[in-house]
Amino acid sequence: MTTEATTGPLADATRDARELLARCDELAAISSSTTGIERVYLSPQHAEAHARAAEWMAEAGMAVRQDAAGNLVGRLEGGRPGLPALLLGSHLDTVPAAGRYDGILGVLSAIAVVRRLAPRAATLPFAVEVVAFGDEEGTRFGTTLLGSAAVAGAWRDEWWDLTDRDGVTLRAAFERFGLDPARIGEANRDGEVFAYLETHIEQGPRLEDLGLPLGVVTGIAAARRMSLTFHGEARHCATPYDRRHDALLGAAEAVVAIESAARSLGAMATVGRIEVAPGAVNVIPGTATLSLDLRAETDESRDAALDAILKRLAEICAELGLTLERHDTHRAPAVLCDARLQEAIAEAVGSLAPEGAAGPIPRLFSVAGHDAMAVAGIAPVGMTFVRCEGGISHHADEAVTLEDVVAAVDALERTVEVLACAQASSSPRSS
Ligand code: HGY
Ligand code: MN
Ligand code: MN
Repeated sequence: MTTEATTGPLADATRDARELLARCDELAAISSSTTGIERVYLSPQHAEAHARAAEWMAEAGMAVRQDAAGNLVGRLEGGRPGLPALLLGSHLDTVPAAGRYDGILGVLSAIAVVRRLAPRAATLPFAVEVVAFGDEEGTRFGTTLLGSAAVAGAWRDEWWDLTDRDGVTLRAAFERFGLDPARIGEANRDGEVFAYLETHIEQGPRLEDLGLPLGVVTGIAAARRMSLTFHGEARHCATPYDRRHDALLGAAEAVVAIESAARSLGAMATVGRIEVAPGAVNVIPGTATLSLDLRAETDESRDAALDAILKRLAEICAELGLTLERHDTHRAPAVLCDARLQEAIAEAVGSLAPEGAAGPIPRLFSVAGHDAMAVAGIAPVGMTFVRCEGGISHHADEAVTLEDVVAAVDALERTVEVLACAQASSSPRSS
């Protein structure tokens, strides 16, 4: 039975971690679903969660605003007003039937760290901002990282016509949310951010297998998303086999072919959704649409896997007399985390270990995507992974421990301190 410290730094850190976990639970209750957690971009739940987080940001000493893309931004000035910002953050949107820590842990850890820094903000050689991105998952409009793309000045006008499953365009969703699409450019922070740090659950089993709470992220996978529609002929189920052009049969063979091609080339491919029409029990499917999420360590290996997949799908279509229609919905290059930020995180994590007991600090590659991929377009990025139980994520069973949350918040605070020392010594005038 571990006895919990009641006074001193560990007690404070434990209190912060307990409060953070309670806030994760509070945000988990803000959902559009009655059977699980679901909070998508520009929804009433997005607004409610951001309003709650805005209160926590203000209570931590930050000036709070919503940017032109619906992200929530809190700012703590440093030694003097207007200094370049160290951005801390992650996302508050979720996938359907989500866990309560994916993204949320990073935003709340950042708020907890700023509250600790606030009393000594005047000593900081930079401003510290917390950003809660509104659309990292991309599950409403199909493309992902919309909030962070706006911050990185990488918004694309063709996105305005993207529609959600109810046919609402991104433009209409902006206007309903009270945002003006014409002002999206105001979210661009290029030139105002000198570094970005994100704390995030690992969403994999490696830290748990190593028995360690934290790891330094080395890079983030290259990704592509698309829809693949197989067109055949909807016909009576009495149609003989040799006269059929069964779109669902083609899609089914494609799902197997996609995984085996990706596996053989070291890429990660996922078919997460399938839609069939006309969807009647006694009609041969005329169309079948698959979603494809494809990732790999480099852009080249991602694209080589896609080429192999498309070649195999063309063969399937030829065999079954089908045609294939493809719509690309997302593409992100692989991102390397900044070496200096990796070292700052490793130094911070190492400093948490008891005197002389500093063990190895794992360096992990991230197959999962993160807002850091977009922010890397305007600033060096660094990420810290936090152990999660069984590596489970994108599921209600997502779990972290109090001790690991203590370590995660302490490590983020220490990383900011390491960067502040480095910044102050490299440009003494900045504070
Ligand atoms: O898709 C991902 O990897 C992230 O969870 N959005
Ligand atoms: Mn995430
Ligand atoms: Mn996620």
